[in-house]
Amino acid sequence: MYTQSFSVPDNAGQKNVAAVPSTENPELMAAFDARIDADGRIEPQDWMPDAYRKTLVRQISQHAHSEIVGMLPEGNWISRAPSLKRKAILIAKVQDEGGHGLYLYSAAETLGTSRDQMLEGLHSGKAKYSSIFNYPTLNWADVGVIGWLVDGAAIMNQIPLCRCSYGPYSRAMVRVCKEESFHQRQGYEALLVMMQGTEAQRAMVQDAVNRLWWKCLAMFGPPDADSPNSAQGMRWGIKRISNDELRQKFVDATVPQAKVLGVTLPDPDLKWNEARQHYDYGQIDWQEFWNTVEGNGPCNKERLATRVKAHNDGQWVRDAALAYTRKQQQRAQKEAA
Ligand code: FAQ
Repeated sequence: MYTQSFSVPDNAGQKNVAAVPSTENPELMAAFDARIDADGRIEPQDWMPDAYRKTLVRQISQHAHSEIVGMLPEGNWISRAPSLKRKAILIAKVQDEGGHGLYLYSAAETLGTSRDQMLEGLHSGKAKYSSIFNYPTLNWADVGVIGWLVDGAAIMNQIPLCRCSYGPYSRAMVRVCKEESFHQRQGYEALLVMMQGTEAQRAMVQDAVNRLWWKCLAMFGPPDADSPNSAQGMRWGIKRISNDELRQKFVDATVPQAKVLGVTLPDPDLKWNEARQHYDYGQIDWQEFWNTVEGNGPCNKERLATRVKAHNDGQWVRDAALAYTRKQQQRAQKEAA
């Protein structure tokens, strides 16, 4: 599959972006910039400018929220999976996404932000999570399309993050990408089986692709010209490849997969451009994207309400775990006295 052959060049992006003026200690800043320029890693105990720390907390926590909220659209189908095999696969996949969220919250915690602060951001609607998870999963083929296209887009975006300048984030991404790659293949395989089935099954796959294709293209974020965080993220080696470049790579990789599958991608402007050696594609509806990001997509309110309820319902588990830890500590102190 495409992700295995997707190599990210050293210092990709960084050299073209000038250092941003900073009010931080010039000596520390120069040492930090030199390490970034040498493609070194920044670790939690290292000095880092405040803005770098803030950007990482924003991106990593939003990424973690996306994994956790991303469990909901597919989780909706666990009880209705068409066979025991598909149910077992789906349970394992949804569980993996939960695990990704937990690694990512842990990576963000190394920057000095607590899990409670991050969850407060999500539950109050202040923090973002991926736009794609605010759309409903209306038929079983949506589950396959999430694997094929949503995980596919996620991997395309996350492979460069395995080379991110912040050590804990880059290391978390290596494992996440391996698992997402497996998810992508299981989605594709599920769709291949449906496409070899009945006319109704093929129509279901096409319907799911029609509804989700454009939303997947928007996952990569706004066009480079409208992406306020990109220049700084590239300079710091957090982002290695721009939103538009990744989107193009995704389109180029997906078109041949759609052909093998036998589905049509719903874009009349999608065609090979010999001069560019890439596929041209049509206009993404950015107004709809921003509307969804701002909380007004079809499922935003439902998704947040589900997460808040799950968190509140789990309060007794957190209380019990803390009470147990306190009891263990008291026992240890008594034994030591
Ligand atoms: N949705 O200046 P940029 C997955 C926001 S994981 C919502 O370009 P940046 C696994 C952006 O935050 C999918 N908001 O921002 C899975 C910023 O707002 P802010 C998630 C979006 O950070 C699969 C503003 O727009 N992956 O799918 C979106 O440089 C299947 C301006 O944008 C990650 O989070 C969007 N699509 O680039 C789970 C990867 N795009 O924060 C279950 C890590 C942009 O200033 C089932 N994140 N915004 O208020 C990234 O690579 C980057 O953060 C980008 C955005 C590329 C998402």
